[in-house]
Amino acid sequence: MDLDNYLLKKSTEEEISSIVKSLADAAIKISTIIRSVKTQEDVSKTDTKINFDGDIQKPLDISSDEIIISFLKKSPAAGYASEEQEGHIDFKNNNDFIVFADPLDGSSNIDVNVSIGTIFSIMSKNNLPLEKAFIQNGSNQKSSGFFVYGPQTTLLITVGAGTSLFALDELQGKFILIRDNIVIPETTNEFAINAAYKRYWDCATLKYISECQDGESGPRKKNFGMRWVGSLVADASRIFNRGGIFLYPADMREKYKNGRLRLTYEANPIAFLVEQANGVATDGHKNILNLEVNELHQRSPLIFGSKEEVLEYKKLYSKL
Ligand code: AHM
Ligand code: MG
Repeated sequence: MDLDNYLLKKSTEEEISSIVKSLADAAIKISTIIRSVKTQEDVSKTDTKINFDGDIQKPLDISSDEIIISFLKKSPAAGYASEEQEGHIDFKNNNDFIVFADPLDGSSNIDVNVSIGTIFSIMSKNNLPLEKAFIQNGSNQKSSGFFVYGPQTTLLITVGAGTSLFALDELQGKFILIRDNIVIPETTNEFAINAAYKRYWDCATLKYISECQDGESGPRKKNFGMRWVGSLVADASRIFNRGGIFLYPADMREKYKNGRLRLTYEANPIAFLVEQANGVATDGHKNILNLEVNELHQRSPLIFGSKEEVLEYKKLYSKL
């Protein structure tokens, strides 16, 4: 089944289907650019800039954002907000749905041919003015997903009726359904965290990871393996496929005291996909989808994946 037919079957809102199709067209274009030889010049480190929030912006971050905007302009989207721009864009129509995106997640992996991706989230404006519409909680999402530009170009998507995996058939220029109703295995023995930041972790994270590392002879009585790609989309893809737990907690660095990842266009869309696949996504205390959003670029701790492990982490966290 291709994406168009899937949306016909699963999505109750025509406008959402149309926006998703525009995002898929944008992703096909981004994927082509990433695979083109010209990209090698585009990604040269000398071209990097710093965005409004002090993050490194590479030329491909900016061109991905522009490509998404050009496709969304032709869709029924009412507004757009992304990691690459401080404020939102108003498409100046009276339509209902707004789009959040991280146009190119995993920027630090752009130069080294490691999977990167585009994350998106779609919500109703709920009759709010756009500034307010863009700070609604994640529980208002109607659809979310992410594209991965890796060995294959894939799409994990939910329209609120399960999580499904598509892969791009490059000859046809279409996304084809690979797996429907994905269920993240409840148990796992694989964790993903950037262990270089150990010295900044809180006690719960330190204890959780050290118990995993103690393996069979420790309190968990089983051996764990560690994987960390450093692109959220790639680490998440693995977890949807074979289970695992991903942790980017808040830490003691001033800039990351509320975590590093962004709530509206990274944590929320991933959390919606995770919940639709029987997993859990938390900031340690609360489910990600219940977190209050105060500003568009708000950061949040993000711990998600196999239910048993995320609940184990939460248990330690509640004792802090
Ligand atoms: P980005 O959106 O600027 O690429 O940053 C988000 C990325 C995630 O993909 C990844 O999980 C994380 O940053 C890695 O951070 P770190 O380099 O601190 O390990
Ligand atoms: Mg990102």
